[in-house]
Amino acid sequence: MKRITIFLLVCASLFLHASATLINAYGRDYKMLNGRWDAIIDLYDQGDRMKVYENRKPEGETDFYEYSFDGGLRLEVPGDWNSQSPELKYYEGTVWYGRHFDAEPTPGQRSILYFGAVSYRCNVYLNGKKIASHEGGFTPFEIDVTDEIKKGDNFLVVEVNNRRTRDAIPALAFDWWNYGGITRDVMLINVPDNYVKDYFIRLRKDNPDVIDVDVSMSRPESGVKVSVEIPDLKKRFEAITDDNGQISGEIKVKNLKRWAPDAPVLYDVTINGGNDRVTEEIGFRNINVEGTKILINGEPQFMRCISFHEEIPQRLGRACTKDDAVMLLSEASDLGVNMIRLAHYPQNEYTVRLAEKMGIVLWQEIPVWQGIDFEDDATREKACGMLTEMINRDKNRCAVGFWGVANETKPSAARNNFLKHLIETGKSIDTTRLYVAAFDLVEYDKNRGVFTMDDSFTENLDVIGVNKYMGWYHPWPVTPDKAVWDVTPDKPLIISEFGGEALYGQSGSRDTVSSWSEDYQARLYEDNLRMMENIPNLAGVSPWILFDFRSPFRFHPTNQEGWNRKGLVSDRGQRKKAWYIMRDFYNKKRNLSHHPLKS
Ligand code: GCB
Repeated sequence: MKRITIFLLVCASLFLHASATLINAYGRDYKMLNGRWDAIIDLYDQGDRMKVYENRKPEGETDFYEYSFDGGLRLEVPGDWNSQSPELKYYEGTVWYGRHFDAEPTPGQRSILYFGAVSYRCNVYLNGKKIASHEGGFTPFEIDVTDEIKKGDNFLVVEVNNRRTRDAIPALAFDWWNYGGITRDVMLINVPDNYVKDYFIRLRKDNPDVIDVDVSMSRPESGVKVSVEIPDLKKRFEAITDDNGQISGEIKVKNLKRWAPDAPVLYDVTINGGNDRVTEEIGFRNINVEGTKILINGEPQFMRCISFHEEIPQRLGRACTKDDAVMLLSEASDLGVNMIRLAHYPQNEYTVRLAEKMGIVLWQEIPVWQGIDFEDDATREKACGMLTEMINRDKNRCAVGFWGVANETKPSAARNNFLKHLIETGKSIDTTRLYVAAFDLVEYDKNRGVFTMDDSFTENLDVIGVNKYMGWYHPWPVTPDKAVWDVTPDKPLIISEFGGEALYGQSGSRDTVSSWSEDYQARLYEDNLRMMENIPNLAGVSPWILFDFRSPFRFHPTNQEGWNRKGLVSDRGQRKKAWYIMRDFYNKKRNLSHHPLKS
């Protein structure tokens, strides 16, 4: 226990130069700092030496500066830079963003500058002074700028760098586009001096009648009155903060309508703390594992899942708005899913909140993807910081059923140690979700005639994800109907990836992988779904992937052109043959689960 505490402290101090974020940024009094920002491309990293963040202008006759934010490139925030200018399509390096904004700070209130995400690392300067650094492209961070912000005009500069490095997460190479930029909303949030910093309001893991409540005020001060109200349940919980400014308690409920994929019920919840008041919709559900089944509210559920990247293929850019979330989630929903694996990193809050309203369970993960340096303590601490930021942001989203800690890792003492720390860190915040990782180590054992996997780390997880590309990266050793599985037989197993590439509109041989045809991809889907009937502990399926996505891994000049073509839907939004096979499979699964005798 002591070891965990020390580790967490190290994480916090090394990784987060900015402080932990306030919960529910979108439920606060804020001003968006989105829009067109001025930008300077700094290929050779000279901006720091030139102090571009001071935004100086020549005054005397002999003054000049070899940079200016005025009259140059302008970039939309939120947004990746790659899709905004042809020269930036492949750019990996530094871009300085700058903008003016007016502020009217209220005496006795605090001003918080909140970034939804900046990809990948950044330094933030306000009115010429460095105020924070952050690393990690998919999670929020904030800076309390009460002491720096001025009435009237302020100048905000963000130095953003997306260079891939060995110690980064993800590291040197990964199968998606390395978008750079201020990729999510930037907000200036106004809160009372002592405000509701954090809360975690959730149904107790194994109990449908108890809501556990934790609230932290921003100041470690005792004697502050805090209340949590759920008017539709006619419930109000009240307590007085302890010396840490925190309260904890439980609310007993009867006849709670639990959130479920078929009935995504959300309740208005209001948290009052001192002079602060925050409201949002929160749902309550139980998610558990019993033997090889995943139970939602006590009912076994087959997870009909799909993955997508945070990318709008038609725009060749990162998804970052409410409309983008609608586009991605409606296409997923048309497939008949009840779950989405948000690949391979925490995605924006619009997507998470809309999925929750639509009744879609989420698997959210951090980008611990192949190639992570497990030997490096600092990398481990970064991963731990990312996991903490992800869980903190979304712990009140009942749609999130799974926290994913890794994708495709190989057994080693260093790997085990690294991932164990991650799970311990996660569980120190949240024990109400299932912890999962995806593995690509399933092999066919010729002697036994079964598919098996040798990785004892699976013992540490609630649910096992298996990525297996039969018929694509792996030729079939036996026909699909003879492919018997014996993989973590005591735990629920989700096929977290399978699939193959096809160019939309290309017809070709159903038997030839290199035809890159919709016909071969369709056959591959039929074969894999047939094989899955022989996986006794199968609790869910997640094809890879909903849309074709951009990836520098993919060189083939006519079939790929920089796109991973495993999408069920093309980059232009056209559905391939395999989409219909998957839709029919999910329809059947859904109808089966509605059958009173089969679940
Ligand atoms: C995988 C990875 C995924 C890749 C996919 C592929 O196993 O988890 O990120 O994009 O394979 O297409 O090879």
